[in-house]
Amino acid sequence: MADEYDYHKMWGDLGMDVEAHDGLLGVVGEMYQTMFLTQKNRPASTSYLDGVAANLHSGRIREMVDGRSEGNPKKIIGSFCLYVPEEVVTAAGAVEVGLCAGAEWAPEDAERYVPRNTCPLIKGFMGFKLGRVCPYIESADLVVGENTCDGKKKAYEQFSKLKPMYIMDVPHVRNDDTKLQWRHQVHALAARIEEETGQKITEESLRAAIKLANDKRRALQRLSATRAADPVPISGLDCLLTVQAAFMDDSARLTGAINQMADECEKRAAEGIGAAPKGAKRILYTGTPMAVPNWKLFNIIEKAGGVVVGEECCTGSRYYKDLVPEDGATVDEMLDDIADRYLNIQCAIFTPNQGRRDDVIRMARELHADGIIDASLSFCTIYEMEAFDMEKAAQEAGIPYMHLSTDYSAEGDGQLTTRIQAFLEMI
Ligand code: BJ8
Repeated sequence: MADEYDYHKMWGDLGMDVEAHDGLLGVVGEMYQTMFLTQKNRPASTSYLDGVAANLHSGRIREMVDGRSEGNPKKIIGSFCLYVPEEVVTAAGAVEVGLCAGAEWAPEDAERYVPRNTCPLIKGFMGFKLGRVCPYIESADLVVGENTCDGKKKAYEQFSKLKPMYIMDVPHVRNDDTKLQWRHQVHALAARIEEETGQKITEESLRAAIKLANDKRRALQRLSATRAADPVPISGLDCLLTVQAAFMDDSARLTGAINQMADECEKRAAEGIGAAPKGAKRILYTGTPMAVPNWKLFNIIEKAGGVVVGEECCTGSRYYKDLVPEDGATVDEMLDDIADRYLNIQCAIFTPNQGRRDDVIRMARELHADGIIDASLSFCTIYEMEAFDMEKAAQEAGIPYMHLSTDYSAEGDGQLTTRIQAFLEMI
């Protein structure tokens, strides 16, 4: 433990199962050790990420909970999806944290609420709540869900029995009508968060919140651009964790750290210093999001000698590729700008969703990928469905492609490793 602070008391006060949570921290700590700390030639600035990982359930929670008792942030708002705009939450004096689970926990308990054959991300967050092992879930004052895939939509009916929830209705097609509907949803969220915090969103607070999120996205864009170099200056694992951190860490502090990573990676790229050897097989990842501690696929790819150079997913480019205009004059105009920016997120719930395929091919070219790995969490029908056209798009672009379906268990890891090794040899 980093200091004398009694985190066990804090977790207990949050209503957590402290003993089970100790077990979880032990497992995740070991994973971090074997996956991240064994990497060779990491940029020195990634030490910030080690601190984020070490403090994820301790220092960061303490910071938010202590802050809340002093009114800054006024409330902690949990979310499960990229569609819940952090700018709105920040502008009303709250902090938004991601609650998606990247590991299986208490599956038998979860199956009392959702079917056995449910996507592991959904089953994971149900299990984390029922097992009381996630301090982000336990400290959240309100959870904002969204009607996206069928699994989440119905799981929220169950989750709302366990936590106070507010649900946003995300359109599944893009046209003039749904653009207005979605703008209305974002305005309604603003009113709901204002009610929660008792703080009005002002032009000043919303403009500042837009800039805060944009600065983080600009830093991530800088870091991403350095990955076009060969040798690539930073691993996919470290970049994945950087975006995962964006859903949990303090925004301004993280932005500073990402800019330092970008500075170092730009320098490394110019000097030909890599986290992987020059000529390592370069993979573009696309597919379902990867929540902490779901690092296994990137770990397998990179331990097999490949390197992930980009991620077209919600824990990747979709989070940072688009900014919100910073010149909105009124709160209403800025909320509309936010809504329009978020409606452009290329989630597979949308039909048609050609923009995602265009993004994948564009990124594969810009980042000089040798191959595309498209992975879906098991039972995620919408991403499985999109894999057919994604393969076709990759074929037409002349880029080798592989589709995988995976879950959080380690059972299929041997087979997964064999398939990835064969793909890396083939490309
Ligand atoms: S905007 S990708 S974060 S919905 S993997 S739970 S889709 S069955 S996570 Fe997502 Fe928002 Fe879309 Fe992004 Fe359902 Fe599929 Fe599970 Fe998923």
